[in-house]
Amino acid sequence: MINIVLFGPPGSGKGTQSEKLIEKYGLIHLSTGDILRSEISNGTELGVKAKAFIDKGELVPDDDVKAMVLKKFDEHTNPKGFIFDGFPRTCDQARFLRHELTDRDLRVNIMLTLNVPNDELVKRLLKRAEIDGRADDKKSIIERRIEIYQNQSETIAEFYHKMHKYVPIDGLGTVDEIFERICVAIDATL
Ligand code: B4P
Repeated sequence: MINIVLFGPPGSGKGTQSEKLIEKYGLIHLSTGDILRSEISNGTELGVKAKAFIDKGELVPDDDVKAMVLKKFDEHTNPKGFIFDGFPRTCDQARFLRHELTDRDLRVNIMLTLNVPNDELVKRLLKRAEIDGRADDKKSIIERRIEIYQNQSETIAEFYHKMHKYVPIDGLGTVDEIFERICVAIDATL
């Protein structure tokens, strides 16, 4: 079983690259952003609560995200592995993931961080806003999301660096070029 953590700022291409990784490696996509958006569109209690945070560009509270991830994770029997897309985003979430995987005799194989300069992130997300109209893809909210990422990223990187799992990836270029870099890094761990 191979478990990949895909990390990076908003708009770095986590969702985009996850789609290609699922196809190539047959993994299960566990995107906390996607699950939260689905909770919002279904009008669940969690969705109503999460919306208030997401619309402001803030992170959803750890306890809610952790419970949601665990539920999704345990829905699958005998998976080839998971792509954790956008999770963990805090140290508490990272410790939780390590604990739950260890309990099941599993581990994170690699943590990939997509590095993209801020001006490019803003450009990509504003472009996405024109197509998808996501409520959190407004300039001021994008800037807040990037700021939150920057506040958390060093400690998360350090967490995985200590476990020898941290691999930075240049997130600039075409989707295929970036995918190639990611595959080289993953294949080196297999
Ligand atoms: P996410 O859904 O994770 O959203 P994201 O960071 O904006 O997306 P991503 O990096 O996947 O970007 P994408 O590939 O789509 O989170 C949304 C919110 O949910 C968070 O702000 C938070 O509130 C909440 N949340 C989620 N997880 C949480 C957690 N664990 N704890 C607490 N709260 C949590 O790419 C963006 C755009 O760029 C796309 O339009 C794409 O087409 C384009 N693009 C991609 N690659 C490109 C390339 N190489 N060149 C040019 N454009 C590219």
